[in-house]
Amino acid sequence: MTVIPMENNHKLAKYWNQRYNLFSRYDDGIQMDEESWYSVTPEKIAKHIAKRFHKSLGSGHKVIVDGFCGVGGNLIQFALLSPRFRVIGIDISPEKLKMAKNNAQIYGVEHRCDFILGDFMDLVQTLDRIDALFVSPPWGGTEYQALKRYSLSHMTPNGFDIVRKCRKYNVDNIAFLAPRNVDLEEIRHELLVKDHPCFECEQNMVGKKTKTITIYFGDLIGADESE
Ligand code: MGP
Ligand code: SAH
Repeated sequence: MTVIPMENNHKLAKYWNQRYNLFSRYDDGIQMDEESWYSVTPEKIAKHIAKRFHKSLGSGHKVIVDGFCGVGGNLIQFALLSPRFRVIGIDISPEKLKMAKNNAQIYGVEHRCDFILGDFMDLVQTLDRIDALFVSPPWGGTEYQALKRYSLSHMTPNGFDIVRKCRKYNVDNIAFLAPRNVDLEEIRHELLVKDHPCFECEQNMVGKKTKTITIYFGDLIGADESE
């Protein structure tokens, strides 16, 4: 695991200052690597998304997949929300999965999580029986901020390919975490088709600042947890 002396790390200092927004239990032994510092979903946003899943999917046992789970920012909040949620976290990095397990343990939810090491684009075809999918792929570092409009095709894997491949294997209930400057018009053009005539996008704010935009597809559309 990469140990970063955070006190002297100028690049990551602003994330370090927000550490309790990322994980309120940071001091209990949360582990993150460099990429995770700028990629973890702030806890408040992750909790909100999890509540929306709960509201959309209803009661009963549900299987949720976090396709790019990283060190567990979203995975943990899904697992915390309901003892009836089984959460499968997929990531291509063994180091991140190890950290995600550690972090899930800190929040006391590791027994409700399974972890799969692999490429989401290969594993998606095994997911046809799940209830809902959350994806937060890498956006290509923090450089996304310089773009006027961010295309989902800038991501690796390509964000359009992710959604199209999911639909091909009948995974339709998807929430996609995108940058705040994402090109929604392009998404409308590329992803709205006869069987999928709409999507919902939601600005996620921490304080007065928009951090991310979550795009909901399928049955996840329209469940405002604040109602
Ligand atoms: P940020 O780039 O740190 O913007 O990302 P911020 O904090 O508004 O920076 P500022 O310079 O404008 O002050 C904001 C949030 O987006 C992060 O906390 C992460 O939750 C999410 N995020 C950022 N990146 C680069 C990624 C990424 O590559 N993948 C994913 N899934 N989320 C990311
Ligand atoms: N939502 C997470 C952060 C995700 S960052 C959190 O809050 O903690 C994006 C993650 O995608 C990284 O951990 C990276 O290792 C993983 N990743 C990149 N390409 C992947 C692929 N093809 N399949 C699965 N995971 C991938």
